[in-house]
Amino acid sequence: MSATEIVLLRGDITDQDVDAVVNAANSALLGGGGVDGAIHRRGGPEILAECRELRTTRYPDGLPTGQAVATTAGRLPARWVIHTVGPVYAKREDRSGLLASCYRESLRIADELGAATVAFPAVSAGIYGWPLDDAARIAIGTVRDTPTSVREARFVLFDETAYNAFHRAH
Ligand code: AR6
Repeated sequence: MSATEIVLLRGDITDQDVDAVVNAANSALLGGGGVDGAIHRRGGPEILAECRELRTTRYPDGLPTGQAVATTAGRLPARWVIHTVGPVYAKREDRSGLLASCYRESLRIADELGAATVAFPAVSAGIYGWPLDDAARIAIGTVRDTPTSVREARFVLFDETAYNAFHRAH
């Protein structure tokens, strides 16, 4: 096992030429807005077809929050998409363990695939409402502390606010 380099980048995750991109999906695995919408739009219908197959075979009730599963990446530059389901932010309940699990499980799947470079979005920090600084701290801390063969973990932040939050947490 080698040390994982953490790279921060401002950009669009669908542009990334990496082995695997992580999708901030939902349990249904059938698409949505944000990163999920962008990945399915740009990656094409193959990804959705594989997601549907996963729903009928392994996950009839949906992919549970905090878990991850891979499909191929259709027309994206990446080879695989690792779909993970972040927790919806809740003020009165600490769900940070589930958010950390998204990163741990995504790295575990990446290791199974043999992916050396993996691009992550800020899971749960968009539609799911997680405060950016806290989301960034959990994301960076978990990737830093998880044993993995992934050589580069690239956080791809969509805007300057997200980039700055990850920069502070790094
Ligand atoms: N590249 C990189 N980052 C992006 C991109 C992109 N193309 N698009 C948005 N972001 P979100 P969530 C940023 O909402 O909070 C979907 O409907 C965005 O600014 O994609 O986990 C799913 O189906 C934010 O910082 O994911 C679920 O229902 C971060 O990526 C739900 O949204 C994550 O925002 C998941 O919500």
